[in-house]
Amino acid sequence: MKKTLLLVTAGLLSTNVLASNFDDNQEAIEYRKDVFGLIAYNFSDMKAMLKGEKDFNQQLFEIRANNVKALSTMPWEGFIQGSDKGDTDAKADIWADGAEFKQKAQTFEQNAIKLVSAAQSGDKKAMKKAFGMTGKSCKSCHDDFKKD
Ligand code: ASC
Repeated sequence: MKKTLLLVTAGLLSTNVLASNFDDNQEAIEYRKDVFGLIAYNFSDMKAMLKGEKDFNQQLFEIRANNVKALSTMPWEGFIQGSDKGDTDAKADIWADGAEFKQKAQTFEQNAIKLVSAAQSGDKKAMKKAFGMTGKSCKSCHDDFKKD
């Protein structure tokens, strides 16, 4: 648990350190959209396996879960100040309610870690549960901070 918190904290700190990496809003927006696109791809593929829309493959499922975990810490650096302006669905509330946004980002990161553990356990029921929790944390943030 301590290790998890440390990793999450490190992730959020690097977000601040790297915040000035981008030249402009649009570069930051494209960067975070690319990360979210990869998360969506990996997540949807797990969903298809869990729903029986494609054959379940344990090795592939673990790869997908690990990918989501690795990607889960990456989008946040793209939310630079002022980047609600541009080709984005991000609401300005992200910057007005920064603590809430960070909290939701952390919850997602923690759920992604649990999803990897569940995947490695080989227990389908545990995978479904962890997958559901992770999806919930995606949706919870979208509900508050993404324009529909
Ligand atoms: C996905 C995807 C999302 C989440 C969300 C979960 O596959 O692209 O944004 O799951 O719909 O509720």
